[in-house]
Amino acid sequence: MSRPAGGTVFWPPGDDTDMPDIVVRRHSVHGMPVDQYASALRERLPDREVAVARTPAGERELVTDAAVVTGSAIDESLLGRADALQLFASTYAGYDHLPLSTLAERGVALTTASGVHAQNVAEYVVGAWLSLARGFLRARRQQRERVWQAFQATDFAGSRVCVVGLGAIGDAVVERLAGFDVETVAVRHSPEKGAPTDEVYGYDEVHEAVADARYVALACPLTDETRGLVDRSLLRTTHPDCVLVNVARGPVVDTDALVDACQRNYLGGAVLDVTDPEPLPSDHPLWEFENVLITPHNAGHTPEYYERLADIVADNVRRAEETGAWDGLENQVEL
Ligand code: 7N6
Repeated sequence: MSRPAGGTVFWPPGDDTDMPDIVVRRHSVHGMPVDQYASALRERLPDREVAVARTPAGERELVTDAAVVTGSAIDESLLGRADALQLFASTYAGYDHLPLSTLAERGVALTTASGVHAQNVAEYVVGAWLSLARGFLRARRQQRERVWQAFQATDFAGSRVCVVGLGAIGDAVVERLAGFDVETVAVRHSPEKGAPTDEVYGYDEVHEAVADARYVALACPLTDETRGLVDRSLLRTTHPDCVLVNVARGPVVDTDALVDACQRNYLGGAVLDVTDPEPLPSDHPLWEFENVLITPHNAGHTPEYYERLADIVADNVRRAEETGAWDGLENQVEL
């Protein structure tokens, strides 16, 4: 069944069906039980039936009548059964893994978790830059070896700092830079929109943006425009002391080019929450560099994740009830 996008809200209050209005898929986020998410939704939407689908069979049955399904992903086969579906509320900020054309064909609205982890990912980015500026990785190695040997560090203040991607995370990073006395540069899809930074560039000018930057963070979505953005050529433009932080998606960086840059001392260091491939195989050369710090795609974790996400999803459900349409929602992706 296909419906026009932004179809009318089909669940009148007092709906007497036993089937749930909102189905929470059995996908925990960052290891947090989905029951916590379901409870947060129930608190905010007491007049809605929220069910947790615990098994694949349970999901197949429950989605047949649900207006809203929420989880980290949904595939074509589940979508094919979700005849009443109006909204898929993704529990991730990134949506490059979702079947966007099928959602569009079926008239299902898509929202993301953008903003839920902006604050903590921004703290991760600033912490990563400062850790490398002050030589914390070297200090850790020396401590393990019980070596007291003074070394030189660098100042973060006074440097040029580049944020690639100005979504919720990029914005939050820029906000946090206010007290650091740095020069700020942003790269964004639509530079004509301006930016809260000293300079702003489009992706076609990324070399200009990173050329003199000592600190760069990737916080952009993975799109045709950003896949492989950090390639061999860009890694020759970056300053040899540049510290690169990736909190976007692994394939924004060409991994072989990154390894090569580390081997040849073209880069001051890298802090990677995401890699390509992911997880990074245990024999991968990236593990070996002292100036590369890798975290297992968990920069986004915050104990507040489900509370913040439930705020967005519940507000959107209320908005759709009021307007009678599943459009104009917070974090809605244009399909
Ligand atoms: C999965 C994290 C996001 O897009 O990168 C995160 O919200 C997903 C473990």
